Amino acid sequence: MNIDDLLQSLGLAPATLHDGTLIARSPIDGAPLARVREHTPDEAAAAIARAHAAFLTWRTLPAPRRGELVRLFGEELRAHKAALGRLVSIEAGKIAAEGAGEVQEMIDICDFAVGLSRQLYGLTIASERPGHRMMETWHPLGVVGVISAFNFPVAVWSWNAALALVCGDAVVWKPSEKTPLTALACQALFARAAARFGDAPAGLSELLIGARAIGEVLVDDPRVALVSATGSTRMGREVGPRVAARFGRSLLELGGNNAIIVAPSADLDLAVRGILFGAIGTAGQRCTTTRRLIVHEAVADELVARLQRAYASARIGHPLEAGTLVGPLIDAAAFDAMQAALASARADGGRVFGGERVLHERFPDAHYVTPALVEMPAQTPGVCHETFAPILYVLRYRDFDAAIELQNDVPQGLSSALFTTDLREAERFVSATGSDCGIANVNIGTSGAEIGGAFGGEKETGGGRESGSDAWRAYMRRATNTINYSRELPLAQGISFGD
Ligand code: UN1
Repeated sequence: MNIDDLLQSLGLAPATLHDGTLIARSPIDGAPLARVREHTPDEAAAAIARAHAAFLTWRTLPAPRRGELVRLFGEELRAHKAALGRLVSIEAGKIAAEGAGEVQEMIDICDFAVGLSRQLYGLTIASERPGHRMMETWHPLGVVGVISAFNFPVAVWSWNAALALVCGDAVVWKPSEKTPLTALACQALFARAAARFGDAPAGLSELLIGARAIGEVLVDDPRVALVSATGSTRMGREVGPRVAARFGRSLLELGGNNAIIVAPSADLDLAVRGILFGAIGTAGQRCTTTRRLIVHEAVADELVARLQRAYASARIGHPLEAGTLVGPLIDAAAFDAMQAALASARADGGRVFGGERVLHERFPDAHYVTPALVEMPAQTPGVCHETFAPILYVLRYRDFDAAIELQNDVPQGLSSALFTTDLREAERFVSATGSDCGIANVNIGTSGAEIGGAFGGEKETGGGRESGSDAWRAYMRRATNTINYSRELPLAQGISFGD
C-alpha cells in the first residue's frame, strides 16, 4: 500500500498534505512523505481558546458519559490498528511489531480510562467537629497541553488524552515536528469517534503542528492548566520553570539512563533476552531503553560474549521487512550524537563493539547502525549522559551495594532492573534503599512498561507520572469540602472567637 492510500485509510485526505511547509520524512529511506501545513502562533492561541470553550461544556457531562467517547475512540483504534501501526513504522522507523504494539498501548489506555470514568473517587474524612462532614471531590482541571516526542508518536499523547478526557479536560497536542502524520491520523480517528458520540464540543481535541515557537504558545498560555511534556531533560528544564512562573502545573517525563544489574545467580537466558529488547529494541530510542549494564564480575565474561553473539545476529534493516529487529535512527543528528558518544567513550578507555553505519548503499539518506556494546572502565560523564541511540555501556561490579550505588549515581531516574534469583537482592532492589527510579523491575528489562502502572521517574526525569494507577489525579483539581449539618458553628482547633 502506498503512503497516500495508507493516509486515506486513516481518514486523511492526501491532497491536503502536499502544500505545507513542514516536510514529513520517513527515517526508513529519508524520503519526503508529505508537506504539512504549520500553525502560526495566532492559530495556536485560537486553538487553545476553542479548547478552553470546549472544556467549559465538557466538564458538565457526567464522567461515565465522557468515558463513552473514549470507548468509541478505542473502537476506532482497534479497527485501524494495522494501518496506524504501519504509519508509526513509516514515520518513526519502528519495526512492525513495535508499531502495532504502540497502537495496542493506546487501546489499552482507552480501556483503562473507560473503567476509570466510573472511579474518580474522593475520600470522606472524619471531621473533628460535631455535625460536620469533610470530603474530597475531584473536578475537571481545564485545558491539558501535551508535548510529545518522535519515538512514541501516538501512545504518549493517548496516555494523556484518554485520562484527560474522562477527567473532563480538553486537550491541545503539540507532537514532534518529526512525526506530524501520525498525529494528524490520530486526530482524524478521534474526529470519527466524536461524530459517533454526538455531543462532544468542538475543540475538545486540538492539534498544533509546528516547531518550538508553537510549543512555547502552549507553555505560556495561562488557559493551559497542565502541560504534560515528554522529551529531553534539556526541554524539560525550559518548560518546567516557564509553566511554574505562571503557576501552571507541569507533568514532565524526560530523559532516562536505565540500567540492568545482572547478579551472579541470574538466569542468564532471561537476562540476555531482557537486555536485548531493552538495549537494541526501537533502535535504542525509548526513554526506557537499557543504556547501562552493571554485571557481576563472576558472570561478566560469559554475559558479554553471549550479548556480542546476539548483537551480531540481530537483523538490522527496513523496519517493515519480516525478521528485522533494529530499524533506523530517526535522523542524521541522532547518528552524529551516537558517533560523538562513542568517540568520547573510546577517549575514556572504553572498548567499543559495533556502532557502525550500515546499509548506506541501499539507503543513502537514512541512518542504520549496528547497536553498540561498550565496555567501560568506569561510569564516566559520557555514561551519565542520555544519548538517544543503541549504546549499551557495560560496567562490572563485585559487591551488590556498590552495584546499587552505581545504578543510582546518574542524574536520571526513570527505569531500572535487576536479574537475580536471590530473594534478598530482589527485595533490597525494590526497597527504600534500592533503586531510586520511578520503575524498578526484577527479572524483566527496563522498557516495555504496561499501561496499568504509573509511568515516570525521579531526578532529571522530571518527577511526573502518567498512564495507570492514580496518575489521573494530575488531570483534575482537588477540593476539600466541609459541610456543617449542625445548628452550631464550632471552630477547628477548639478556637473560641468572641463567644
Ligand atoms: C517513551 O519512550 O517515551 O515502557 C515511552 C515503555 C513504553 C513507553 C516508553 N511503554 O518502554
